[in-house]
Amino acid sequence: MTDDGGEQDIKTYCALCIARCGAIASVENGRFASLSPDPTHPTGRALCAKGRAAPELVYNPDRLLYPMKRTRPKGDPDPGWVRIGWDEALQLTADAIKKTAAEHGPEAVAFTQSSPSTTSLSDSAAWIRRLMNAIGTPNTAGNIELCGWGRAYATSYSFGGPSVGVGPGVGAMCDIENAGCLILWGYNPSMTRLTHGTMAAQAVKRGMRLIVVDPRHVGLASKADCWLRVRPGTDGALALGLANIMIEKGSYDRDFILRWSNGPMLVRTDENRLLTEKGLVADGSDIRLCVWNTVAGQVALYDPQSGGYESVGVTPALEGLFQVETVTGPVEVRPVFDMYAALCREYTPERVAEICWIEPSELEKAADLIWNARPTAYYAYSGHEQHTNTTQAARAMSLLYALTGSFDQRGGNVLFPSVPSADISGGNLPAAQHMADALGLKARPLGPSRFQQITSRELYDAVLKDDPYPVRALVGFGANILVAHPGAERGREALSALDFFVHTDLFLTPTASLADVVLPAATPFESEALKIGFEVSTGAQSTVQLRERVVPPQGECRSDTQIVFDLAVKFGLGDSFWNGDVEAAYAHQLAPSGLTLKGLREAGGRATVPLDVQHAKYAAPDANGVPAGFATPSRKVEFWSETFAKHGHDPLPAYEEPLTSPVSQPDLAQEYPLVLTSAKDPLYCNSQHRGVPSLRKREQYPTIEMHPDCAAARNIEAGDWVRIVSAAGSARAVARFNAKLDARVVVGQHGWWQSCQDLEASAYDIYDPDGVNYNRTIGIDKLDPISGTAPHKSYLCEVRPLP
Ligand SMILES: Nc1nc2c(c(=O)[nH]1)N[C@H]1C(S)=C(S)[C@@H](COP(=O)(O)OP(=O)(O)OC[C@H]3O[C@@H](n4cnc5c(=O)[nH]c(N)nc54)[C@H](O)[C@@H]3O)O[C@H]1N2
Ligand SMILES: Nc1nc2c(c(=O)[nH]1)N[C@H]1C(S)=C(S)[C@@H](COP(=O)(O)OP(=O)(O)OC[C@H]3O[C@@H](n4cnc5c(=O)[nH]c(N)nc54)[C@H](O)[C@@H]3O)O[C@H]1N2
Ligand code: SF4
Ligand SMILES: [Mo]
Repeated sequence: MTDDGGEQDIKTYCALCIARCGAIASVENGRFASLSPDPTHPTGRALCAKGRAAPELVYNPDRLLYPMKRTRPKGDPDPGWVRIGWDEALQLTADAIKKTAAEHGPEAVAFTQSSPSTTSLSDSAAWIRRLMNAIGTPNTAGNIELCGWGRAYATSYSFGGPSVGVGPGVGAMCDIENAGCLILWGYNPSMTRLTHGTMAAQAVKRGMRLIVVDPRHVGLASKADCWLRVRPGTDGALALGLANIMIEKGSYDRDFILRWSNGPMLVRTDENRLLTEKGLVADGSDIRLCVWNTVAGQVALYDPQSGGYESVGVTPALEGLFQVETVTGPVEVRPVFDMYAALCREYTPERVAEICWIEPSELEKAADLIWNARPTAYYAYSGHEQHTNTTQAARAMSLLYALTGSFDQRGGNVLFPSVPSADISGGNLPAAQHMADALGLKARPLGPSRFQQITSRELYDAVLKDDPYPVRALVGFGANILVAHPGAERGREALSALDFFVHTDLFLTPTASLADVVLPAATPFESEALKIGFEVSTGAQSTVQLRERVVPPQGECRSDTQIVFDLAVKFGLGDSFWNGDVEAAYAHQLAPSGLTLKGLREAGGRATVPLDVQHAKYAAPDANGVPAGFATPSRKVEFWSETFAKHGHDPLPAYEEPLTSPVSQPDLAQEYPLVLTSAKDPLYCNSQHRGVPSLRKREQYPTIEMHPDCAAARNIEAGDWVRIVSAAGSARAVARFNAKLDARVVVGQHGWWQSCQDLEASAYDIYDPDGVNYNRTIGIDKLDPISGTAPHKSYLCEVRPLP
């Protein structure tokens, strides 16, 4: 780094979004001048406009530069912000949190966190979790119900872990380099994760087949063998319909299903539950499951603990109806796979065409590609999240994927290895051992709370109604929760009702402006971070980078990681935080890799640790010869989830119409006939970056994409300001034509609030009923019953011209 004259290039990576593109920063006369791709980095092929504009973000005149405290009550138009020192800011925070924890328990201190997919919170997320574990609170509102629930958690009910990877070494990642066929399902990486976008484009060149499932013809759709223009919110029906075609044609990996899924387990047709040994004999186990052994013509027992059958020579049936003698008399039983296939059979190509608005011939083509072009990989993202049926849709998609047998095979969705490192999330700290249940666990026991994540609604209910217990203090790291979610007014009410709210951010967002204390965050270009693995390939996973800072922080900004450590020390938790020494903590984290910080620095920040890729790790036996299997209750991929059955949900991945749709609410659709969804803006991350001049110049206003016929029927021309109106509220936007959309679908954008000083471009009031807040059009009365997800991506609306 240079802070005097001269020029210097620094090897770094852009941490502004989930892509984490390898980059070179140029510093001129002590100023961060530009960012360009670093082709020597495994994720360094290209940078997007946001990455190239990074210096404008760093030097943005609106950035928060100093800690501040509010001196006037919330609700007062003038918050009376006064600048304070770090010591005072941290002390106020530590005192308030201690008081809340003493009065109401540590769980009354909740945290918010922006998704690491949209910010550099990936630098600090594990340290924030450590702080929460040290304090003893399970409550993080981190947008999970909108961003990662389907991928990360819903699919875990099938595979025992995410079948669509969510972070370095967490879940199975599409092995694009080796895939024969890739499905991009509600995912537009050309705009949202450049690394995947460029890898997929390159793979298409070498012959990889590509299926894009998206209501819009965007990104790689133009290179796809098959574009499935799905009606928003019907991905679950599509998955069942594709599975039906594959099963009917015998295009599925029967051996994988027999050996590694619970497809052969028997379901009692009287109770719609799995048959257990206890059903056969009174003193039998309720863990041991049953299959129909076609060789002996009788039931055989399967023990999930050993992963094997109790007898030898078992060839289980996958189809058929059998009669067994149970303790309560004769009962008809049927293999899980047969039940699943029967469910799929309801989704004939014609029925799917009706539900999803996709031609049957396209469905056939996609089903054939998925099977014939194996190994198949898939990545599903925001398009399948944000619906009232996301959980079951994500399961249906993951189980369609199970049919291919490509899971953890070269070119499939592979559990990539990771460079060894120490777990620093603090699950072993004393306070973490006896934490309260996360908010929402009682209401939705299988939802995010089970994984110590909470939804925005659960946070607001706890603050405003003590439901199920009070939350009185909030520690925010970057989440702009009021803009990201529907119900901004209720959110404002909740954040205003807190005893104490401290928020760390780059800007004074609508959310930050309700805080008692705001802390100025350093951008990733002003702070050091340690990244172990870059996710998208084995090569990328082998890469470890100590990202040095490009320039010193503006003003008194500090990195989130440093703030976590400073706060921990002020709380008296220094023991668990290397007494505030981040360098020592990194050294601890890095130790198992065999690398050292000194060595990394000498190597320009980056090193590679060779990793050995093993496939089909589920089949690998342990010392006792027991195969690893999958981390589900049955040790198998679960086409049938007994866990779901126990909680009153359909154990099969049944399709349910979105709760607000032309089919589920035909009366409402008379008034609001259009299906409303939304997509990320290529130029901005969610609610950010509108203040960056080179970006704002290119896109001044929020848009709504509509088919020209849909517009003409409403007297709307391209470029007109229009109003999106739903039963929940309305928002203005500028009409943009898209002739490839279904004329019954419109696609909006959220996240507009910020002004751009340099361009004198306006700010927007997110509470203004006449404003541009897309999320005001989304109702929160009907949510996904399992996860609490709100329907940002499948709702009903009308679009009206503005006078
Ligand atoms: N209609 C609609 N709504 C959506 C979505 C959609 O597709 N449609 N997408 C949803 C999804 S997937 C998500 S993840 C959420 C996103 O919601 P958020 O997680 O709130 O993400 P952003 O809106 O990008 O806001 C991030 C905030 O973090 C701040 N920030 C940036 N970098 C840093 C940093 O290094 N440290 C700190 N402390 N702060 C930083 C930014 O200034 C900004 O205020 O929005 C959701 N809302
Ligand atoms: N430029 C940019 N990059 C980003 C972000 C950003 O805001 N801007 N946000 C980051 C974050 S937090 C995330 S979560 C990721 C998300 O990355 P993506 O998943 O790519 O995000 P989206 O654009 O919201 O959704 C993907 C596609 O889903 C389609 N879609 C809408 N409704 C449906 C539906 O019902 N079914 C299907 N199958 N598709 C549908 C949209 O048309 C869109 O093209 O991107 C990250 N990267
Ligand atoms: S896609 Fe753009 S914003 Fe995201 S990491 Fe790469 S350069 Fe940065
Ligand atoms: Mo996200």
